Amino acid sequence: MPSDAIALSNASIDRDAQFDVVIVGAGFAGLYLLYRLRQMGLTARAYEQGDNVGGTWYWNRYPGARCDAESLAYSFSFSPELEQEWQWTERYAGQAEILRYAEHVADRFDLRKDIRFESKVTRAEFDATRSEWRLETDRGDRARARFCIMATGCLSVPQRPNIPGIDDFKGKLYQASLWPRRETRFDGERVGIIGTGSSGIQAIPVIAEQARHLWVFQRTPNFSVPACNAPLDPNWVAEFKRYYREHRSMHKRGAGSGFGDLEIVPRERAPAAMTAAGMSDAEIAAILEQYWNHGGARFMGAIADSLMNRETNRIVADFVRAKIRSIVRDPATAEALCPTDHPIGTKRICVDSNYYETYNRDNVTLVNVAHDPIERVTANGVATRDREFPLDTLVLATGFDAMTGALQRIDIRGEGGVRLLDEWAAGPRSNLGLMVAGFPNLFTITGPGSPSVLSNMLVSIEQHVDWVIDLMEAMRGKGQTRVDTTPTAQDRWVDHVNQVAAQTLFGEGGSWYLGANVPGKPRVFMPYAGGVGAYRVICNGVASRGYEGFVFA
Ligand code: N01
Repeated sequence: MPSDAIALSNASIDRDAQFDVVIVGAGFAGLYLLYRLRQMGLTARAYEQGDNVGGTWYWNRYPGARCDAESLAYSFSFSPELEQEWQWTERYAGQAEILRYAEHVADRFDLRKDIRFESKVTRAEFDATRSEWRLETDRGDRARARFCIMATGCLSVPQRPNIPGIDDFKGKLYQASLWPRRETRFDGERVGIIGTGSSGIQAIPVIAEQARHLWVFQRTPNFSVPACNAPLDPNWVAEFKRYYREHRSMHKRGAGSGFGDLEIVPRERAPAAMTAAGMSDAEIAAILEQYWNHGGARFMGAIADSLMNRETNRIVADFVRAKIRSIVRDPATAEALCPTDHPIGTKRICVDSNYYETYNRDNVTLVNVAHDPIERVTANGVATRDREFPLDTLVLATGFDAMTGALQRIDIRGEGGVRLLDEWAAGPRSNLGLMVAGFPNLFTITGPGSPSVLSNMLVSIEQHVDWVIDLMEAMRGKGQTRVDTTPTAQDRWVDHVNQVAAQTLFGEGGSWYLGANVPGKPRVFMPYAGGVGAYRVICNGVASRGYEGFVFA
């Protein structure tokens, strides 16, 4: 890591502190939990590794970092006052603006006083005799609580590539997801970047504008669609906000991922996208063109069966490949940028600003390391099999140990000392993505088995937190102190998650959704692909049937 990576200062320490609830993480999930728990009159402590709130938006400060969900949808809905007063400036907010928003939420609702910063939870153990969790942090905090809630995020453990020699590099080394806090510029520098997922694709155009030369080391190309980002017109926003409640309701109940239809007047029933079979070639081309020009990840929703039907998927992928060839002037570079190894959308679709156009610059070179593999990083740069690239700066945009990484790095022990690491050795198993059998009173917010990374995270966070809070209220009403999910209910949910995934092409993607980017990680499709609306109905149904599949004591 760069020596100037985010520096942590001293913080005071909890010694055998007792709370009703302990929370791991002070990103958006941790913040909303604190807000709701306080409303409920419970004591809570959140432990946060960073020295500020914001989670993923605290750590991912790389140049060009920007949300791929639209600002007006990617924000909290729990407070109508908050949503009215906060002014987003761009259609897709940049990292700094989202971090400011998280800070504003923390301050507006006075949440910081319940957060212990710079404290990384290392161990969480269930004490069955007292029905409570005991937590430890790397700074020596010790805390006990009836409930433990993991708000650790899905993309919070950076995945460093296993390339020999990285630590020998004498130039500046940055990792996208651990970017230093100070302003970084690349003027006059020879820069290399490894990784062409969402992070790399966002960083590359910005670095290219400053660097003397940028070499992009690409192993596998990804599909990317233009964001068409733009400043938000305050008059349009004011008009949109008149209908905010209706919009929020649609985001939560819709069939898709909770991003909604950001037209000013919410339509209760947006016209359902058609399958390719119901359209002529000309209609397909026209609708894809329309979605491409509109911008954003909603492109994948232009045709209803693009993630279900291989032929439809091929049509959509061909459309994007044709776009790449029409934008990138050098035919060999264009061809190298055209993904052919996975169905479009089965790896998270990237959303960019001028990504493909950047390869028309004289100071940018694509190095196809699928053909000429990186052999090592040297003191001076990157050595592929065929040549060495001298560099002043090397950027790693090599992704995350997603969804399970943060949970499995904490020594979590449930009933009888069973380790979560062992329980999940063959892949994560949970009921609703919320609880793991044998780990009483432990909840995972946006855990594996929930819509999580396939959804608008803010929609999913609020839904999960509200569901957990309702469960706790119900327990309090009955004087219950312990809840667990049954192995049978868990098995049923895991089967359902797998059945839904099997109706899609996701299993073919070789993506981080499957853990395929982490050597040795079991290949299990981790998120729930049924959509946020259907998932909410299922969760509400479980609750209305007296928390079917959960046992209380
Ligand atoms: O990571 P990735 P990411 N040698 O795993 C390459 C979210 N996100 O940080 O495919 C050479 O997608 C790897 O190559 P390959 C979003 O959900 C959102 O970019 O393994 N290359 C790949 O190209 C996203 O999906 C936003 O062959 C190596 C890249 O590194 C998720 O985070 C912004 C390598 C990793 O791509 C992860 O995105 C940013 C090696 N040894 C992120 N090891 C927005 O909201 C890895 N690679 C817009």
